Amino acid sequence: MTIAPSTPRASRATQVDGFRTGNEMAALSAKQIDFHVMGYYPITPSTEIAELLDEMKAAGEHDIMMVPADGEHGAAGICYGATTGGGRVFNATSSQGLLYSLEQLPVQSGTRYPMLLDLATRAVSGPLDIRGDHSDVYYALNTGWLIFMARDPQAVYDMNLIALRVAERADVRLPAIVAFDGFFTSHQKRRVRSFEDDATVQDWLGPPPEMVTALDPRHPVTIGPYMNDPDLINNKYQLERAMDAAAAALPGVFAEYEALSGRRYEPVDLYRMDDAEVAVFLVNSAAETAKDVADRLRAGGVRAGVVSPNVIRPFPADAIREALRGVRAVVIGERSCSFGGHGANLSHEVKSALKDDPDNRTLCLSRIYGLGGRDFYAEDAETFFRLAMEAAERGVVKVPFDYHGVEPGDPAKPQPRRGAPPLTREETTSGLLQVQPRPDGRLDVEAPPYWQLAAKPKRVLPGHGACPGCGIFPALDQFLRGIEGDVVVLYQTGCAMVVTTGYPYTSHRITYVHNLFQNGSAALSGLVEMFHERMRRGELPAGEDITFVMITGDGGMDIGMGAAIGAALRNHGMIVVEYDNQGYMNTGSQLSYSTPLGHMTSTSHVGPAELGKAFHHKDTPQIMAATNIPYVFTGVEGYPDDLMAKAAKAQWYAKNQGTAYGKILISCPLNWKTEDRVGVDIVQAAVDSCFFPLYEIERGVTRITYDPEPIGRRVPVSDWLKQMGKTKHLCKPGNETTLASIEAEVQRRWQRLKAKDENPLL
Ligand SMILES: Cc1ncc(C[n+]2csc(CCOP(=O)(O)OP(=O)(O)O)c2C)c(N)n1
Ligand code: SF4
Ligand SMILES: [Mg+2]
Repeated sequence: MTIAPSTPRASRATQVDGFRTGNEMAALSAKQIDFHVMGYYPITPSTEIAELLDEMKAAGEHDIMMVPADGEHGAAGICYGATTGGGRVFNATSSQGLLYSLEQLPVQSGTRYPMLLDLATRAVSGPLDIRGDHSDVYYALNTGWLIFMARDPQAVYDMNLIALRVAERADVRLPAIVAFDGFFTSHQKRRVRSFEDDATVQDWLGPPPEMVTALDPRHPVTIGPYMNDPDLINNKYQLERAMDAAAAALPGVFAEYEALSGRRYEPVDLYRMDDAEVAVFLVNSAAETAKDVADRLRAGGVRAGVVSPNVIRPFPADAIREALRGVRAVVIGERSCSFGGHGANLSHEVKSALKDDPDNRTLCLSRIYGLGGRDFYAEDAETFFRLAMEAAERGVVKVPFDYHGVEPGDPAKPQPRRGAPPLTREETTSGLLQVQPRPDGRLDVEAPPYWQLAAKPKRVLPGHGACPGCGIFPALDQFLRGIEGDVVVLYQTGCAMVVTTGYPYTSHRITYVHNLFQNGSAALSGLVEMFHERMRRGELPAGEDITFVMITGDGGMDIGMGAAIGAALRNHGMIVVEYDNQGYMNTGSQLSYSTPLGHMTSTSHVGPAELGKAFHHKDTPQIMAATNIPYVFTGVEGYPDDLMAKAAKAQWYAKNQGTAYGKILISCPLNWKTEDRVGVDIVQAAVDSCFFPLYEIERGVTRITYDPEPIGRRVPVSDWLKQMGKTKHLCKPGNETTLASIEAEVQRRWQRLKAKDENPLL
């Protein structure tokens, strides 16, 4: 275990016992450290850290400025910028989030600004898998960041304090990652201890170090100038020396921390290694499993031990070399792969550490295990030990590198059954929808009443995993009914994607592609171009006619805004449809930029010190309209004829003139905190209050397609807000200012829209 028996000492600070998860310990340590700024973006399984910190902030328990970014690239940029201002900075992420920030990380280390990033590790896409392995943290190995590994919730807390202390040393000044196993450590509660007073933590860390700061205009500095040779290699050399300094400082910092807390850590956690003949090398939680197995084997006379680093950058080569000196064979198990590299990175680093000892004869076996969160049980650890024992006995390694835990398919097993046969073009072409260009260049749509299209088969089958009352699929179904013929869809990550596909099943009766939700528009524009190019070359059947539709959530239009604008500016022939449920629902209802002011989400809590989201909702249709694409629209499920006609226009424009974009407001009972049945009424109130006006912008000309005012249906926004659990507080006494601010912003946007509707030049 990482926690040595706690021998009480007078000098030790008072601690309290608890039963907490890794994420809870990460949030607690961040609160106690009292970072100045946290830049963050939600991603499972680390999101909870920001959620918990936001909850504490709403309760007035800390004062960290928490900045919700537009994506992890933005979050890392916010953090970098904040560090150049001289205060303490925190971030937390996982998987794609780390990869999406990756290019910012060497800038952080190359300019030597310390900060702390907690990484709840998770498999890297694709295919998408939210469970824990180490494939994300391996991407950080070459970024110049210190990397601490935390094997359990207690270690998450302790390593956060230790890592920051090392990172901020004058001879180190490097950013640090603390990585712990997604779900296994991030979500499992364990008995833990923490300092009773935040002051204990802050005193131990001392004030933030004096840094070159961008916030002293009287002493101007140039941070990050362009650098050529030989300065760049010198810069990297200095970074390498900083890693050495961190390595030299670690034992002392660990000792100081032990004096404060009673918990002892070493750069490498060694379990029964004193006289071990066979060993396994494992990182984080799997090592704990292996320790029990080592005990069992020892009871049977096998001298087995476990080596597990607490720090992998700097890599503790000396300690590992020393630990394996007398070991006859070691199995190095890794939850990540360096494909084609005959072993993942740490295998090679262990081997290279041993190579530097001319007397070392340890046989090394490298095994990849546990990818995508595949469990690592005692039997797996035992297999590793047995491999080591076999190699030690024979004196030779039969299979130096392999995967462990791969299951070959069973050809005898029946193929998964298709839910329904693929749709034919005939089935999806009603012939009832006619679109004609008018002399002014806009379109006329001749469409039957919506019910007449009811016979058209659904492109998404029922039986998917959406919550009861979810508005996504009724709205998408209405929209897709307005589109004739063959459709290829690309879904960005989000509820609609997650609930309709899960290997080997799919709810889609048409061709479906998934891509990362920051890049779907780019991917679909590539597919559109390939379609046209292959048609031009005669490689696809003559007359092939496909409509390309991207489905995204509102969150996808935050992180994926750049890609969507890129596709729009290039004006690719495709439709981007955003279903807006006002938050990142699939990851647990965090705020998106489309979440309106004051709405409660899991990252915009309501409490004495916080009143929901702090800024107004994004006007995505207007942003997209500013790219001058031919068609922009809004729609809701309650107006099927309107939505269907807009779909028909979007299809025509996508085929003939370029990009069409539409935003559909859909209900989300789970996170709006409403009953399943009332979604359509709530969306209607959003429309009638003019929060979500129904309109279109066709070749630059705005037309409101439903105006509640002349028919006496306009309602105040409070009529809409009082219907949802997430907004009820806004209608209570004391919150009038926020409510008035929402009303004023809604009115301002509505009036501008009306002016545009009245004047085609606007
Ligand atoms: C780079 C990256 N960051 C974060 C995530 C985690 N993530 C996946 S879907 C999602 C929320 C999607 O929100 P939205 O687009 O509104 O769709 P919804 O879930 O509401 O349907 C988030 C935060 C991710 N997959 N990749
Ligand atoms: S969380 Fe909301 S958007 Fe997602 S499936 Fe459930 S109801 Fe639909
Ligand atoms: Mg959403």
